[in-house]
Amino acid sequence: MRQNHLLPCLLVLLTVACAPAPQSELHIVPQPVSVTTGEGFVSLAGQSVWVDQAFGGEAVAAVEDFAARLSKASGRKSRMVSELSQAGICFVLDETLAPEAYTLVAGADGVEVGASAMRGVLYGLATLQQMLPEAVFTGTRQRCVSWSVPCVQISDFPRFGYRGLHLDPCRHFWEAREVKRYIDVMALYKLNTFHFHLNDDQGWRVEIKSRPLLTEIGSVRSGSCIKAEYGNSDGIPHGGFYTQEQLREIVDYAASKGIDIIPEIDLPGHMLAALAAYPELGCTGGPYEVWTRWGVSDDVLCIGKEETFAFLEDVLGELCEIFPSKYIHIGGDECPKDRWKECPLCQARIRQLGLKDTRHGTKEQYLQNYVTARLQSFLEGKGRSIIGWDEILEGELAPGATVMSWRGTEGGVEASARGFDVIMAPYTYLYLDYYQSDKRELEPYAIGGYLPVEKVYSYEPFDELDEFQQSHILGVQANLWTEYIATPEHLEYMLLPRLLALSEIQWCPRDGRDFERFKESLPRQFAILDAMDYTYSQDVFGIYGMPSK
Ligand code: TNX
Repeated sequence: MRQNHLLPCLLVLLTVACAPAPQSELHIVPQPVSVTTGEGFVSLAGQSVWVDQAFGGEAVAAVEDFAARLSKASGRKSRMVSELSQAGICFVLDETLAPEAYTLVAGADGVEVGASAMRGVLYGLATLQQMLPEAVFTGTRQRCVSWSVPCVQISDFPRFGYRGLHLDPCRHFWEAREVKRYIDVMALYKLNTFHFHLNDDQGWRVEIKSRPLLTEIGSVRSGSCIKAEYGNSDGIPHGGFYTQEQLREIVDYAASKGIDIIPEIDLPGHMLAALAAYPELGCTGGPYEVWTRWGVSDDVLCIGKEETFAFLEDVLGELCEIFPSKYIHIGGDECPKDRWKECPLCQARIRQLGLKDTRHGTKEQYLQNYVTARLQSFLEGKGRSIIGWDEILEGELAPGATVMSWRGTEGGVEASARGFDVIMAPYTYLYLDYYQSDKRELEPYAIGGYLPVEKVYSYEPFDELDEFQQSHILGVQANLWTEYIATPEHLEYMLLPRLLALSEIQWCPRDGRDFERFKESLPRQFAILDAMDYTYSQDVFGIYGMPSK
């Protein structure tokens, strides 16, 4: 009797709890170029899925993976079918579209994504998944949610072809699995280039078979300075490196998510870890130690010695075997010239090359240009192009190099005026190691600066540039240096949600950005990040500090 009485009440409660209205506001990040919402909704639970095999194995695998997660999360099987006519969700070839463009039409019969290549399929999928309950990202059964999406027509393509994010695994080392999580969240927001900074004064992180001491000695430091007190050390050895096999696996993993990896060997400065392993490559001959403090070291590679170039060619040669990318980044930043000024071999090289001080640079500056040019032609011989930090622009730079502008936008403004391709990564807007809150006392210790998500969002790469210069801007990148970032949670916290703001700079048309609309989409994005177990900052909503897990 009692049970009978209770049952209808329970049913009513369950019905109410189980039928949240499907969201008609989409809150997709980066906001698609064109979204036209129609009438009504279509449920995707249990819909069969078809993908054109012409997209290739990786695109097909991504769609199959989506179908498997959708099935698990919705509790109703979404089968892969071989007949287009049987499918409620389909990925069709549309050769009129650019390789990174896609269309998405959701109507009464289901969803059709159009694309001409793998990346278009991935971006259509990324958008579709953001329209669904967040459980679709993990494939965890989520009861009591609607699997309906609003009827909509989306037409979408990126503003920039280069949409980058950098990671520093040298100051603190990140295990391969964390690097993959970093790549996952890049893919979620349609980035396509991962800049992997593989050596620095504080650690060498890539296995080089012909130079085994680089990782045997150069991958471990005896401690790390505490905060910015350079005289101190915590005395805790810190190290790690990636084997070539691991790196190949990361390259394949990233490729399956539509992401190219550009490796960086930072030279001829930032080389102390290599010098600790091979002291004969320095001007003084050492001894050197893998650095336990941050900053810029006076000890750099000796350019007077031929063996330095033999070393660099061995390293870059092996790097090219691991990374198939068009570009190899050769660093070039922060290379003090003190040692070269004193070094008889470097001075002999300067004389042999006939380098002189000019209005545009010192002879030691031209010596760095010589290093850049020599490695540029070595790499071009292997079919690669170079990228360097904007210091490579000082003095002379050979055509064909791409400049990464980090010391503000000036380097990019000048390089593009001189006809070089440019990637904009100004520290003033895109250094994610800076504080994102003005309540510093509530934040984990950071290197300095103040870069809230609003400021990142406000960056406009074409400001200050004429049409010719604009045509040389390949794209935009944010950098994440890790001197003061030692845990995966902290790394993610510094990245998120500023990565989302970056993605809109990279993807949305210049007039398609609107911070208020972006901010309104964040609660939905946070729900997705929660489902995927990422740590993020909520400073933008007045909630300060890193959540403890
Ligand atoms: C400058 S950006 C550096 C890095 C530091 C970073 C800290 C660049 C090319 N060099 O070595 O980690 O500042 O924000």
